[in-house]
Amino acid sequence: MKKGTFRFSFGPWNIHEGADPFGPPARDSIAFEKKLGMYKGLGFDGVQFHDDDAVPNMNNLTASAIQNEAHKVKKLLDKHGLVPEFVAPRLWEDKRTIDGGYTSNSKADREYAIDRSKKCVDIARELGTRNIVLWLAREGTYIREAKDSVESVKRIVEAMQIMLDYDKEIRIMIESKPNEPMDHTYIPTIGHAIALGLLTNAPDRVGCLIESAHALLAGLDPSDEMGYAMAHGKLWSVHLNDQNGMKFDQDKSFGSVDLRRAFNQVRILDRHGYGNDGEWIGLDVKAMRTQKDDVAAKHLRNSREIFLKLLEISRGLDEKKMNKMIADRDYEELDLYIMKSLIK
Ligand code: XLS
Ligand code: MG
Repeated sequence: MKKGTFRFSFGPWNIHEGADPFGPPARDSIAFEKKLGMYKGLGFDGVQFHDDDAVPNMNNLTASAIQNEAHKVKKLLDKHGLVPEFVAPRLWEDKRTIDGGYTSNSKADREYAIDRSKKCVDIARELGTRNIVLWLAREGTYIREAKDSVESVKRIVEAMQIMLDYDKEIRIMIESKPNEPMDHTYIPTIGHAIALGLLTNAPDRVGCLIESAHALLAGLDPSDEMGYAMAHGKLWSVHLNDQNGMKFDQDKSFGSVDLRRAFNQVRILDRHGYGNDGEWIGLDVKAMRTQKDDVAAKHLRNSREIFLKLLEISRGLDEKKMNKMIADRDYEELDLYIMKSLIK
């Protein structure tokens, strides 16, 4: 078995003010640069971006102004010794994406989404990463009759193709999610995400990002989703977190609901050399709304600590003993061995 190489990343949105659909912010916001100053102390070296995390207000800026702003952010990253992991176009807040970005029924709105995606690529280049993440937030429907699913998939592929042609260096990672904000999305699982790449002319530049909670919302086991993607050589990033059942996307600290489920994610990643080609361990986690201002980044520290602890447990297992149990088909014994190892 191989061993993975692990370094950690998160996005500025993971340090947040605690607003939810039923209440306003519960904490003061922290300026972007101050957040950057917190990364190293929390044990993180990589920064994930939405395009407008890097260049706020980008819809109102010219291409060269966007480039200048992104350049300033690159300087800040260098100053703090941080590396950009990816940039993702935020295609779910603007009025023109109400009906979806690439799959909107309005031609003008689809054009906006593609234009915005190109600007996102420009920002990624300026920051110094070739990774573009597409979380296809509103590419779906509230009612089946509103859009044609064949046409919609083709439109997503067309948009991806335009981005891949626009910059021959970039690679796209699809972050699948079955619902929220939409009732149903067109790319609900990682199998869908990987297959989408095959419809482009550059399948070698299309991979995926798996978020634990998104797999759980689809009723799937995150570690098996990761295994499926790794078997295809397509797992280029992860968003580890946890989820208490099939409700809204909770982004709870990694392992905080189901430690064994978290353990199996760490184990499959490690045993297949995740990170040896530079892939990051992203933690897409949110602090509880109840957390006070000065302690509202502990969820990041905790998630990383739990990951490393589970890694230690996995690497410390007696593989010989386990192989014997497997050969004997005594999975009850194996079950107890794993449970005891987790509560030691
Ligand atoms: C939302 C997603 C989002 C992406 C980045 O559910 O997890 O945060 O990771 O666009
Ligand atoms: Mg995510």
